[in-house]
Amino acid sequence: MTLRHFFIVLTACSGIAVAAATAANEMTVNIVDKTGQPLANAVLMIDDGLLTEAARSEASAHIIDQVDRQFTPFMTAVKTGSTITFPNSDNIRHHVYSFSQPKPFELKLYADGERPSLRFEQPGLVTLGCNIHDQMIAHIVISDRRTAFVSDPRGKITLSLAQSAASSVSATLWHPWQGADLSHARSVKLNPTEQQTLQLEVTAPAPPEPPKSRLQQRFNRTGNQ
Ligand SMILES: [Cu+2]
Repeated sequence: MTLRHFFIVLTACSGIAVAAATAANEMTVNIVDKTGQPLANAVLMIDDGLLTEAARSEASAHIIDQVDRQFTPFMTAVKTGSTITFPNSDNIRHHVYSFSQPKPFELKLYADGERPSLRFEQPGLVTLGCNIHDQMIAHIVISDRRTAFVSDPRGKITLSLAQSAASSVSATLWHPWQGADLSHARSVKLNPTEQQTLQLEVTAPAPPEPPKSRLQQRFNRTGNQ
């Protein structure tokens, strides 16, 4: 082996070592429900100190839009001090409110073109509703010294743990089907070197019953008489 060859081999080996070290930090967490189906909108909360700097969230600007009488996204995770803008992309008015303790608020009837925004200073859960459309619900998880990750439609969360993180990292996992406040969150352990599946004992709530037809309504009225 010539000296030149030796250097090429050495460089290639150190490249592999760096790639392996980086790969060990990156991990994918698959969240599934009670039946093993991928669970979207689950929130995994991890102390900032256990994450690489790039993986930590910081106070920033977010948007929760209103489209086809739904909030989008359904789940938003932010750092304390973040600002959220609430545009209305429908051509009807909405009346957005929350009774949640970290940020009770009300954005009275407003229409397309307006973009009110609010700052979220206190950690916790804020659940939004619309005073006119009962089916409109969204959640905001506000964290302080933790970063909250939201699972995508395939139930996946990708994150990067700090090199200094122990072999088993404590985290908290919450989904609104567990109960509509963070006290229902479950403690979980993450193994930094593995792809991991976490199961939550939840299933989709039954969809609301479709409204009765006019004929059924008339029949019920007659039956009640
Ligand atoms: Cu509405």
